[in-house]
Amino acid sequence: MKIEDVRVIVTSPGRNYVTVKIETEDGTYGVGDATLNGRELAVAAYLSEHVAPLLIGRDGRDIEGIWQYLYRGAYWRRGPVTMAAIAGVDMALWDIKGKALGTPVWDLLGGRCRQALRVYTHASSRTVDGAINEVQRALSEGYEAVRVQCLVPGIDEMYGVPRAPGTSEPEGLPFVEQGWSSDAYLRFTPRLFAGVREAVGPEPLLLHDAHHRLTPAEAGWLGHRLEEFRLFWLEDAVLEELQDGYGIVRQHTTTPLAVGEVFNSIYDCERLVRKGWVDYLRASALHAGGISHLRKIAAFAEPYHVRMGCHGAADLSPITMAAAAHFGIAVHNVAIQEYAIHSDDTNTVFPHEWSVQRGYLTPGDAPGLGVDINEELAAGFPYARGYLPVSQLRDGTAWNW
Ligand code: GCO
Ligand code: MG
Repeated sequence: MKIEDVRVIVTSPGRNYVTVKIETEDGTYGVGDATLNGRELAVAAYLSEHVAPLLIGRDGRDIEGIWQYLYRGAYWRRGPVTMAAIAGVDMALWDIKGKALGTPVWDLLGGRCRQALRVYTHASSRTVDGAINEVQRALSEGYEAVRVQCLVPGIDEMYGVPRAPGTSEPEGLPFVEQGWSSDAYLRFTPRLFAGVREAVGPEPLLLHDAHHRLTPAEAGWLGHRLEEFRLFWLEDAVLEELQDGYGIVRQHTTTPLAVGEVFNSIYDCERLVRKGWVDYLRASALHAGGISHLRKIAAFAEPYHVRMGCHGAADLSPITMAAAAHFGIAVHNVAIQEYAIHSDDTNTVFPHEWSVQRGYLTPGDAPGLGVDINEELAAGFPYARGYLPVSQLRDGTAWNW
């Protein structure tokens, strides 16, 4: 199955997505997601300028060989741009293999470990009462797991709390969130979870994303105070750059810790897993080099009782959600999947077989990944430059968003 054509499609049905479409000489094609939010064109250029020419004429069946060739052959290994580009190719090749063999990717990965994968949805509000309402709404829709984010009194804008319902982070010029205060956040967050737990009782699974804002000592303090509310996880408590920070957090709390949506390689996970410093890895098929590499991360984590809870924000396209669905029912140590709803336009540009019902994700039975890109519709949504917000302390010091 010689690869005959590799194309990169950039479209913006509400937000930007980079898609790789690979076609083999017999006309079979596959699609992969290579979106890197805020730096999309860097990956698009990496793919079209540097990767596509290398793939023409290769046998598209050789998923692992091509992965190794792109990873090792670049010499400048790892990094978000390289690994998102490799991921796009990898997903497209799994899609092709499934179509060629007439079977879904979950079947190629070894078959099912579960019938459907539990997802967590988002509840966000500018007030505690509003957050409680949002959690109750999610529970009434059948979700069993809800991530709760709430605006901290005294801070005007912050991660995870959109200004208008249904919007994600603001786009356009970098949007500056002024006045971050870890102190105000630390005082408020236990009160938030006390209120939510009191309203919904002990059973619903509650999650929270600290989005890299805290120091290890602060995160240890927070995790300890949240223990009585039994979170499913506390995510990105501290920056990942200094991984020993997680060792410090771990010594101070038994609240389960999740990390890794920004990871792009097994080497980012290795120390955290081996030391027992984290409970869940958030690496995704998109930013961690495709289904092929994510499998290795999961396999490495399994004997350490570390489970996967993959990143699934709306800036990962429905193609990555398809990969997550196939991966998530085929791999034993997948615990949960993040599910952020895509815009209607996004869902029409990327028709897909996967679905979420009553809080559970299924990949469907279509051969391959069961997802496509409607190129004609995609062309109607041209690229629109967008940036992630940045965060600042009150005095203008740059902070972590
Ligand atoms: C999450 C994430 C996202 C990221 C976003 C960046 O847990 O879903 O933190 O909201 O901020 O994907 O592009
Ligand atoms: Mg996160």
